[in-house]
Amino acid sequence: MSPITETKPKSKDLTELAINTIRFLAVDAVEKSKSGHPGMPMGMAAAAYVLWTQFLRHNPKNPQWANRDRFVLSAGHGSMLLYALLHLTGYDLPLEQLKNFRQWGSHTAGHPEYGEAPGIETTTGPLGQGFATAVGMAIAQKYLNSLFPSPDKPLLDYRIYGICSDGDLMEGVASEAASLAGHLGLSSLVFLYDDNQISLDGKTSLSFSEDVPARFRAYNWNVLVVRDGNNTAEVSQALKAAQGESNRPTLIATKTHIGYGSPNKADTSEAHGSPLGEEETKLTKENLGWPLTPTFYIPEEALAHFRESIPRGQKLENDWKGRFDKWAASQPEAAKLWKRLEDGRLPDGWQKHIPDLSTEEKMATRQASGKVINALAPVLPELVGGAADLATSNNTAIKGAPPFSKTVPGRNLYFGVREHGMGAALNGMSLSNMLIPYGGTFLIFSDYMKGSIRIAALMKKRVVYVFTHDSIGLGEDGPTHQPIEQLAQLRATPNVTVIRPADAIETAAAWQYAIEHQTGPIALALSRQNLPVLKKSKYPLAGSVDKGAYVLSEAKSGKPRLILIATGSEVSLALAAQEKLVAEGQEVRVVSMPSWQIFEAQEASYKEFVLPKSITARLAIEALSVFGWERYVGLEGDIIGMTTFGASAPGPVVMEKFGFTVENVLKRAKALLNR
Ligand SMILES: Cc1ncc(C[n+]2csc(CCOP(=O)(O)OP(=O)(O)O)c2C)c(N)n1
Repeated sequence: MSPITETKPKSKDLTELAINTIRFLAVDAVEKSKSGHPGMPMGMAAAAYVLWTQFLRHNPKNPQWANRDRFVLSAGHGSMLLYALLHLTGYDLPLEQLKNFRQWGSHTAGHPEYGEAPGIETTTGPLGQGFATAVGMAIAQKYLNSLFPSPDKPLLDYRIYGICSDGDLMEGVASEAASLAGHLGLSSLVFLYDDNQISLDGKTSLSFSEDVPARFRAYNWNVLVVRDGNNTAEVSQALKAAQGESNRPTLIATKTHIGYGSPNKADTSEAHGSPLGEEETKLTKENLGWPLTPTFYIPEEALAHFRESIPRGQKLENDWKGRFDKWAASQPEAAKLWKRLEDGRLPDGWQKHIPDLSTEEKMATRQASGKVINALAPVLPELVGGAADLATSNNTAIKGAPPFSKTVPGRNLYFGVREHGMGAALNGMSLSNMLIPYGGTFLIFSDYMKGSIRIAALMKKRVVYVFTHDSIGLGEDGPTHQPIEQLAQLRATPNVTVIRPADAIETAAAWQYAIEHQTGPIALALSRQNLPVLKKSKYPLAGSVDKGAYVLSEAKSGKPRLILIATGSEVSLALAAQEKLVAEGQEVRVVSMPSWQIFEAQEASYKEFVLPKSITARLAIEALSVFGWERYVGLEGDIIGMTTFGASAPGPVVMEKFGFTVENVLKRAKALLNR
């Protein structure tokens, strides 16, 4: 793979000076903000120094360089370590920002936030997420290299380096991701494990006693051990060995001392998450031979040494650019695709490939989704995904494409039964900024991946979730598998767009929206059961997902007295009830509302047109939690939804027992009309 980019180690004095500069920037920033985590940066400063100055191929002046090595600080609480390195190596993160650590409006948030400062590759803080996200970055790299074949060596030969902590490796999501990464042989991954045996509550021996190296070996990782994380030569040797590994991801278990240098707090959890305090800071500075003042002291020679990263990085990028240009000249078609993906553009006329499903009589929306994915796959090579061992249920597989494996970077990802790992990996793939990743599971198991969904939302990254079996209507699998509160929770998460299409036509439109939406995750809630396809001949506006909600079927006179609002499988139920009510001379409008969030983004006049304030007789129908529907039906309206868990029985029986019948809709509608 890629050559070692090691620079000559500096003299012992300069090395010590540089490492202590990192340590005390962290100590001073945490002290000044009276909040933060000094211990981890103090313990890992030396290893991070070696990584950043001798191995990491990055260009501080172009944090977007496509072939840069990625650095993921999974132990995001040690954010000051990252901010110090970014500032020192010359990223656009002035010292002023470090002095405003954790303050309102600063770019140095409590935990690293993607987009807040250049060089932050992903948002971290919830332990385990960064580690698992890095696995997705490695998957993306392999897949992208398959789109851009290069005969001599991979076009993208960057590595994904990271630091993870005890807490990271206690988290389930990291175990899922590590297992997958080992299985897939993602050799571009290199994690330094900060093995300091301390976590928040005290010694890790309170709750964590497994042999981590043995565990990772069993995951098929290359495991190296550094006995002294302050020994730069030892760290350097391990990183060099990691670079030589081409079959497995590497974990470098590095023994460190949390709060290193602090006479009274080193190796204790007291150094973990609070400022050292004035007295202990003084003692620590004295202990390591650091001047007490000024604070935020950066010795000139240390800074000059760190800033060597700039010319080195520029050269690395230029060299790669030369290689890229040669490649582009020899592969003009692939180069065109590269440019399109890099610009985040969709190919002209791609929408024409969305299948016309209006001729179908009935179809489960999960099935419609599968048809859309397969129809778009040939024109959108950036569309890549899979499922958490439910591909056949979620209809996520691209027919004819090979599975993504250790040897073949195929287009169908088999995440295994690892929803949370899948969620984080999808985030890592999305962070390539060149792919449209999607992942499928049952809607109920969105719970298992909520931590990752939230990070995607926080980062405003596009990931498409294919959540099928979206209500009690799934039937026999029973209440363990029947989602109730999941949709409300997803709707309550900022930046997540939830779409629950009513039929195959809305499903196709939902996918179109998802492909075009670049600023956050999209959750598709899809039915297991067949749903009638709502014909445009009868319902001219059918499929207007881009409005979020629309008048699917208007009252005869155009002046409704009652509005039925429904989503997904309940839309056809609302239409059936409307028909009966019309036969009885009632003026009833049916609004299909596939997406609250998209509807909320419409102009006030449009919202008033669909749901006029003057019409207070409103009935919402959705076979999920009633939670939140008050906002659309008002205090005088009514909701047919779920207030309990479901039950195990055939789908139609369950729907009937819980009141999703024409009769019940009529009864409740009439109660509203006859008030
Ligand atoms: C998912 C999650 N749970 C809990 C926390 C709160 N938390 C922050 S750091 C930490 C433990 C830190 O231990 P370790 O990871 O070993 O870091 P170190 O003490 O070495 O800095 C906890 C529980 C978190 N950030 N994320």
